Amino acid sequence: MVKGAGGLDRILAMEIVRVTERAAIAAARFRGRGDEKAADEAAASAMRMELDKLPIKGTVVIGEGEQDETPTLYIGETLGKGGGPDVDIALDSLEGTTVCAKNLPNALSVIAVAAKGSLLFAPNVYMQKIAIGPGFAAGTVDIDASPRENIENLAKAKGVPVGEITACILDRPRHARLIEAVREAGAAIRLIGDGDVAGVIHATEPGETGVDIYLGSGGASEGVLAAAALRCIGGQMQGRLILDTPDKKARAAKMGITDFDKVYSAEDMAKGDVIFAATGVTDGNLLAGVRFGRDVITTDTIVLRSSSRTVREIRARHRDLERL
Ligand code: VTB
Repeated sequence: MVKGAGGLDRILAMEIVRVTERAAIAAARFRGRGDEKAADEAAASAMRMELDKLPIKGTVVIGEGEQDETPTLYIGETLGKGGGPDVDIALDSLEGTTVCAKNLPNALSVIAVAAKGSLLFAPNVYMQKIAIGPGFAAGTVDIDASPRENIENLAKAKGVPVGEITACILDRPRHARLIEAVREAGAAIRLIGDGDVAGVIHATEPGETGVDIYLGSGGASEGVLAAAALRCIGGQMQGRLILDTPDKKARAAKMGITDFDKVYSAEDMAKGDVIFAATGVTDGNLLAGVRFGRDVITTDTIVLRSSSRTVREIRARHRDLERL
C-alpha cells in the first residue's frame, strides 16, 4: 500500500469501518439466540457485501475457513470491486461466535488489510500465543519460557509484585496445566470463553482492561488478526502454529509454510503498513456492542493504522435502517 499522507491505507482506513460495522449489526441481531451458525452466516454475508464495494483487489488470506468449509470469505477468495491496489485481507466477520450466541462479552467483527504478501497465509489450525503490551524491552516474555518465568519477568519489568499480574487465557480443558502453572506462579487469571483477538488486544491496555499478558493456544486466524492489531498499537507477540499431524503439516505446506516449528513475531504475521478495524457485537472491555434503538442503530468501532499508530474510535449512528 502507498504509505503516509494521502496513501491508500489512509483512505481505506476510513472505508473499512463500514465493513465491520455492517457485519457487527448483522451478527448482533442473533445475539443470545443460541444459533451460532445463523449469526456467523449473517455476519459473513454482510461483510462480503461491503467488501465488494471497496476499490481494491483483495485476496482473503485469513477467512471463514478453507475453501471446502465455507461458501463465502474462504481463504484464497478474491474480493473487492477492483481498480485499486492488490491487498491481503484477514477477517473474522464474527470473532466469538459462541459468546455472541450466548450474549456474553467481547464478540467482535474484525478485519485487517495490508499490501499483497504481507499477512501470514495460515491454515485453520491452533496457534500457541503469547502477547504483552507496549513499553517492555524485547524478550521480556518468550513463548519457550515457562509460564512462571514469563509472569516473573513481566512483573519485574512492570515493577509490580507477581500478584498484581493478570493473564488472560481461553477457558479450555487443553489449558488445564497452563492455568495451574500461572496460578502457582502467583498471578491471577481472566478466563475467557471465546474471543482471543480481544484477549490479545486487552493485554495491550492493562490500565483499562486489567489484563497484562495473553497466554495459550487459539485459532491461527485469530493469531494473525491479533498480530495485525498489535502492529498498530504496539506490544509484543509470538505465535507458533500447532502442526501436530501429517494432515496439518500438509495443509501448511500447501500454503507455502516450510518451517513447521517457526516462532512468528507480530511483524512476521503482519508486515508493512497494516490497517485493522473491529466493531463490537456484544459489549466488551474495549468496545460496546451494537445498540438497537427505535430509529437508530449505534455501533462502536476502533480503526488502527500501523503507519501512523493512530487509534480511532468511531461511534456511528445508523439511520437507514431498512438497508441494514
Ligand atoms: C479461539 C477463540 C475464537 O476459536 O481462537 C478459539 O478466540 C480456538 O478454538 O473465538 P477452540 O474453540 O477449539 O478452543 C474461537 O472460539 C472461534 O471459533
